[in-house]
Amino acid sequence: MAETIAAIATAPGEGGISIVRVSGDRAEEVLNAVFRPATPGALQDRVLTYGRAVDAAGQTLDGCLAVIMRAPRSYTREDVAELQLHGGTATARRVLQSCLDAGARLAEPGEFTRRAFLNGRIDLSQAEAVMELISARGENQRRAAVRQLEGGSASFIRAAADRLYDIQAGLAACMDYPEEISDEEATDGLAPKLAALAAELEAACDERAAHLIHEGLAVALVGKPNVGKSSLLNALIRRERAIVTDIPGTTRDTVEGEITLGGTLVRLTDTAGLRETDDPVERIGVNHARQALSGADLVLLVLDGSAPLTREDAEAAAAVDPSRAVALLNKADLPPCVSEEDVRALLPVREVLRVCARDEATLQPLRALLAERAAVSDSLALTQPRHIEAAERAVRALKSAGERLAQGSMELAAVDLNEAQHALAEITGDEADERLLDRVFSRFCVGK
Ligand SMILES: Nc1nc2c(ncn2[C@@H]2O[C@H](COP(=O)(O)OP(=O)(O)OP(=O)(O)O)[C@@H](O)[C@H]2O)c(=O)[nH]1
Ligand SMILES: [Mg+2]
Repeated sequence: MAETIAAIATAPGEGGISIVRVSGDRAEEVLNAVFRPATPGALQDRVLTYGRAVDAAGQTLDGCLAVIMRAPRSYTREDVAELQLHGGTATARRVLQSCLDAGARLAEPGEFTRRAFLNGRIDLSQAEAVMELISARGENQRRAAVRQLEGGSASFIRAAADRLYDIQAGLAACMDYPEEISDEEATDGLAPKLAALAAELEAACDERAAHLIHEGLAVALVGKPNVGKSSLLNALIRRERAIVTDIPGTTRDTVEGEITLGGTLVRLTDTAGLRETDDPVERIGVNHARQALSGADLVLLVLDGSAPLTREDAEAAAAVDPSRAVALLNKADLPPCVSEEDVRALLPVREVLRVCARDEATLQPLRALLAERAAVSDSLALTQPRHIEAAERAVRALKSAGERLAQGSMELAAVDLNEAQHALAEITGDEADERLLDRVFSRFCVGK
C-alpha cells in the first residue's frame, strides 16, 4: 500500500483537458517535483493552483492547474495530487512520465478505487458502481449505478445480513439450551423467518433485468431476402446504416445499429436474407444471420405483406423460436396480400404488426413494443451479475437450512446459515479475498 501510484485519469485522445492523478504517501513530493506554481509558495490543501508542469530538467511541458488533497479527505483517503493539463495524449504522457521519474509507479486498472475500498471509504458494491457509472450507456444503467453508488445495494444486503444474524442467534440459543427450547418450538419460530428472508432475496435476483441493464435488449431482424429488413433497421435507427437495394441478397453480413428506448439500450442487428444459396460469401452471411438469431432476446421475423408468402418465408420462420419472436408484415403502403392468419400458420407468434419502412407512423407500435420488452423496474436492489450470483448462493443455502431444520438437524442448518452469511458478505466486500478483488478491479480502466 505504501507505494505511490500515478496514471492518466482521462480518456485517451483529444479533449479540453487531461488529468494526471497521483495517490499515496509521496503524492505531494511527486507533485512538487513536476509542478511549479506561478506564484512561488507551498500548495494549499484542496486549492486549485495555476502554474507549469515540468520534466526532470525543469523544462516546461504545459501550463496547468494542480491540486493536493491531503489524506483522509480524498478519493483514496491517501494524499492525492492531480494535474489538469491541456487535453491531448502526448502532453499527458510526458507529465505522467515526470511523475514516474519522481518516484511514483504506474497504477493498475482500478487501483485508485481499490485503495478507496481498502481504506474503507466505500464498500465493494459502491466501488463496482463507480465502474458501472463510467461505462453506463443507457439511462437505466446510469440510474442503477447511482443507486448502487449511494449504497442502495449495500444497505439492502446489510439489512438481510442483520436478519440472518438474528436467525443464527435464535438457532444458537436452541442448540445451547435444548432443555428449555424444544426442536418444534425452534423450528416453528425460525422457519418462517428463514423462508421470508429467502423469498425476499430471491425476488431481488432479477437476472433478466440485470441483463437488460448491462447488455441492452438484443433484437435481430431476420427473414428471406428483399422483404425490407435493412430498410427497417435504417428507419428504426433513423440513419442510412445498411445498404438497401431491390436486389435480393443485398445484405451479405450482419449490420448493427443502436437506439435507446425507455432508457434501455436496444441493439438491433440486420442480417443477410435467409435462403439456400450457392454463393460462398452469401452462405457465410447466412451463417452469421443464424448466429445473430440464436443470440437475440427478441427476433423480428420480417415478411413482405404485399406478396404471397413463399417457401423461403416458411424456411426462415422455421429457424425462429415463436416465443421470442414478433412478426412484421412490411410494405404496408402497398395493397395487402397476407393475412395475420397466414402469418400464424407459418409461425405461431403472439404479435403481428403491419409496418412500412417508409412511414414512421407505422413504426410507432413497433417502437412501443420494443420499449415494453426493454423496460426494467427502477427500484431493483441488485443489478450486478456478481451480486445476483452471490445472493442466489445465499438463497440456496437458506433453503437448505430450512430443510435441515425441518429434519431436526440444527448443526447442519447452522452450517448452511453461515454459508449464506458469507455469500452476502462477498457482495459488500466485508469478506473479500485477493482473488475476488482482482476479479472485480480487473474490469476497471486505468486511472480510476
Ligand atoms: N413499398 C415498399 N418498399 C419497401 C419497403 N421496405 C423496403 N422496401 C423496398 O424493398 C427492397 C428491399 O429492401 P431491403 O431493405 O434491401 O430488403 P432486405 O430484407 O434487407 O433484403 P436483403 O438484404 O437482400 O436480405 C428495396 O427496394 C426497398 O426500397 C416498404 O415498406 N414499402
Ligand atoms: Mg438487407
